[in-house]
Amino acid sequence: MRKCHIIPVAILTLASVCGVLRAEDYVINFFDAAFLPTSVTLEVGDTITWNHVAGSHVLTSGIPGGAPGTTEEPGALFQAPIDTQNPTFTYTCDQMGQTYGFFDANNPAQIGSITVLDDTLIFDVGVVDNAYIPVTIEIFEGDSVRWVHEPMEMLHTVTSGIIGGDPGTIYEPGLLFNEESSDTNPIFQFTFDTPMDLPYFCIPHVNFGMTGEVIVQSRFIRGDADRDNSVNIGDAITILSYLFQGANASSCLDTMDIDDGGQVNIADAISLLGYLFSAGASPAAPFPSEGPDRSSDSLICR
Ligand SMILES: [Cu+2]
Repeated sequence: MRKCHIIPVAILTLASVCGVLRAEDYVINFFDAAFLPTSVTLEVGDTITWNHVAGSHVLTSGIPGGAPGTTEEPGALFQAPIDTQNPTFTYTCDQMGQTYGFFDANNPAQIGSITVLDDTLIFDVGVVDNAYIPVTIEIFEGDSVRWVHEPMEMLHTVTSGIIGGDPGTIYEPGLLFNEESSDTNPIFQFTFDTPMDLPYFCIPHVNFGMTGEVIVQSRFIRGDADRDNSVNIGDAITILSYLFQGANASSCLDTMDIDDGGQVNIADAISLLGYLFSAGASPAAPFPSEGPDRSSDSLICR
């Protein structure tokens, strides 16, 4: 979907402001007896628009005869006529790593698919020699951590929280997970879907200092310094206010690090203004869609 923020400043060219706010759009054209392309691969937040060229169609998600209660069930996600009265239908994909089918209910031999790329990762932590290695791991929401037990190592646990942590919070021992790490249960994997700083420990050995921490960072759009999900002049002002007026630091300094140089400085504000108003280079990834920043620097996004 195209979002456009009108900014009441004469020098701004609206065309350039509108252009930066949207993820990618893909178009599939319906012809008389076929649609093209039949398969599309895209990223989360991208949209697909089916567009009428000829014929009368009923665009239907799923596959013909797909199992009820799944995304393959015909019409489970969307169903829309595509004809002269209803020339377009647009859908935004928001589930990473999924493949969705779609077809024309008026011509069920015509099937297609949408594949949404997954940019999450799995990180390993060794349960080795009475320690978690590395002790602290920084990941992004959606990523997973796999605790791998060293063969012949004694029995440990991977227990979320801290001893005496407040009940009902992530600090409560075992609230999120409490798994044995041993030769009989050598791998434990957990996917983190929300930003948090999660301490964890080994029940038998916490008193010997066997603790660890998972820092789950927030996915973000670079340039979105005020975290309103769009990139515009307000973000440049936010960066300048942070640098020169002592405004509160953002909980996600990465959003302000436009060139991904590992620090926030005046060059970032200039770079963002250049992109917005004089066809300068785009902010570094993740942009224009939300995502993780895999480059290693000291900035943390919460
Ligand atoms: Cu242990």
